[in-house]
Amino acid sequence: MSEVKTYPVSTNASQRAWIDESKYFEMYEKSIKNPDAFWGEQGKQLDWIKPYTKVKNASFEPDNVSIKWFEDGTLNASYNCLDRHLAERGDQTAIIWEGDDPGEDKKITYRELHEMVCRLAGGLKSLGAKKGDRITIYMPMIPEAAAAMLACARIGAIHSVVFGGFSPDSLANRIQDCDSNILITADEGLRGGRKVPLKKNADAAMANCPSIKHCVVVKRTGGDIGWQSGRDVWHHELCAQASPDTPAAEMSAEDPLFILYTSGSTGKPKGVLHTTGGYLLFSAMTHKYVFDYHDGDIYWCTADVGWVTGHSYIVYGPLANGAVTLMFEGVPNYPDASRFWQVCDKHKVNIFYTAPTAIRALMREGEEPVKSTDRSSLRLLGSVGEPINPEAWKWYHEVVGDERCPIVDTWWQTETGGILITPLPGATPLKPGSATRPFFGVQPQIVDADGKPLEGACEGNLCMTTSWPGQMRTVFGDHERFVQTYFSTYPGRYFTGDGCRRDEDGYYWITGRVDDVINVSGHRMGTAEVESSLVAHPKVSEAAVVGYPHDIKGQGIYAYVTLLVGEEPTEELRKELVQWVRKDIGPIASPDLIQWAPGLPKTRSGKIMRRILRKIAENDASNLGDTSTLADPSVVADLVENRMNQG
Ligand code: 6R9
Repeated sequence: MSEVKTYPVSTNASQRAWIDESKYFEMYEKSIKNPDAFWGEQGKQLDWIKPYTKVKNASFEPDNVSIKWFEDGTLNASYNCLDRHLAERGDQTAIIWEGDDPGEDKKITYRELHEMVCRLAGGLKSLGAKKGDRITIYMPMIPEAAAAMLACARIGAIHSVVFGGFSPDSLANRIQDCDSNILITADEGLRGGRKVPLKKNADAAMANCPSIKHCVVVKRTGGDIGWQSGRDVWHHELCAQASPDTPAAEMSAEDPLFILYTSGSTGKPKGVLHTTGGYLLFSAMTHKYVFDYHDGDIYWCTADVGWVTGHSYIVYGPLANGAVTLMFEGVPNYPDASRFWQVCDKHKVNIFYTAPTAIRALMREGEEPVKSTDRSSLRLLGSVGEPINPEAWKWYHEVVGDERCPIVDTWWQTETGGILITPLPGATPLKPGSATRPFFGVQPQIVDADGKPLEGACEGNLCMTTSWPGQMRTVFGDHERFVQTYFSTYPGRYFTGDGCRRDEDGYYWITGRVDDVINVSGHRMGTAEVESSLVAHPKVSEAAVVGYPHDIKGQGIYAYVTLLVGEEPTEELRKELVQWVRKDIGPIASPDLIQWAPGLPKTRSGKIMRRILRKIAENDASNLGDTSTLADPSVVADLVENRMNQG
């Protein structure tokens, strides 16, 4: 390792911060030594209907994995995000919405958002929705998406947001898995000047989803759409008839709040289930301390609400804190590569949170699109979704932040509900590329392949030894899969699936996934999902998919495909297969490179040796390691010789 430059905490940051360095260590120690006292105190940040008397009740033992927080308390998440703010900040902006078209924006106050949510909640009830129902949300980045989530929370229905970039089949699978009875969507979305046919996709999905009784449609573009009367209802008509004051249901802290599907190393995406009390507290508290949010700050997270980052850090965390949260419909390079910074200037954004893939893409456009803007409102920058390489970190710091803004590199997962490893801007000296230290109550452990805990400076697999309030509770409908996936590899601990290094200062450096999950532009993809899509093509016999380093996306998708005997490996077929996967799963799953493989490297027992395929894809064929267990070594020579050039 070359010498790492450390960036000390700036005086500005530490003076205004909720937490300075000594307070961090003091609070961290308390949170670990006495979690009940620590979280019992923190839990008071929320408004409870019936206060809790129990705080933490969690076991990671494989024969009894059970996670409960504040289990005897009751509350409502939508009440905490809206009603409780009305007296003090009813007329304050809750959401600043910036449209895809730079000419379109609006501000929605807490009072207005409250009414939007109450009306939709009432409308959903009039359609028969009740506590515990699953409602799927397939929406563009418009305020109605956030309102739909909160409306579900208000009546105790469990929302499942499906990213608007997913295909009809992916949407249908997710609806079927949780057996949703209502789908909320829009006629069309708008991204980078192009229309996204959401209702059309929803219609195709619903053709295979008899469980859906109603489809609520927001009019976004006014484009032509299909309509099934009796099933489909306009959002504006439904809301117009409903009460502006629908009461918030009393929910137990452990009642489910939402399901969010995410990719794993095997099988179909799993429904990560989060519950009400612990999740809301953890997202609110991390939002406040990690972004050092103070009243009046303008905060912008560029994620989509279809991902967990959008759930925790556009909707629940900020709104529970009474913050101003900016929601952006568009993309970073439309109309041009200055868009992010123009939006920062226009709305005087103070805190900006984005993904390394966006930084790298903008970095390629040079400094001019950034430097032509002012950005003097910016105070803090954040990063999430994948490891940020030190070059991108430095560019973000120097060019975007004018060396003035600390960067919080936040490590977390859909499963963790909120940020687990991160700097706090007033407390943590920064090292580019390191997520630095654990948040309060978080106890990381790095283990070797046998599960032996490693001490001091070390590298291995990242686990957590104890629960935190935002942790997922189960896989919807499949608790056994939850236990298997997260608690069986290293019994007694939660295994993250990430590799990690700890340096001599106790800083954590995430090295990336150690399982068969790849991270493409900050989006998680299971290699198994792409493989099963490829083998479903009538000309494909076998497929193996791995990640390879990609300049912009972080990782690209590299597919080795074996065709059925007699099929010709043509350029046309290659394109067809890319389109096939794109249509089947969604654009984010399109393979970047497809290599024709006459055979795949397998062990004698028939297991594909992915380690070898990864090395070839990484262009590191001189380093294939032990190949003595291969059934047919000549297969590898062919693959090495015909490796695709990186496009
Ligand atoms: C929030 C989110 C989770 C996976 C995670 C890890 C990677 C996220 C990171 C990071 C290095 C960071 N990841 N943040 N790696 N540094 N700051 O992204 O959730 O979509 O579930 O992805 O993303 O590999 O395991 P999710």
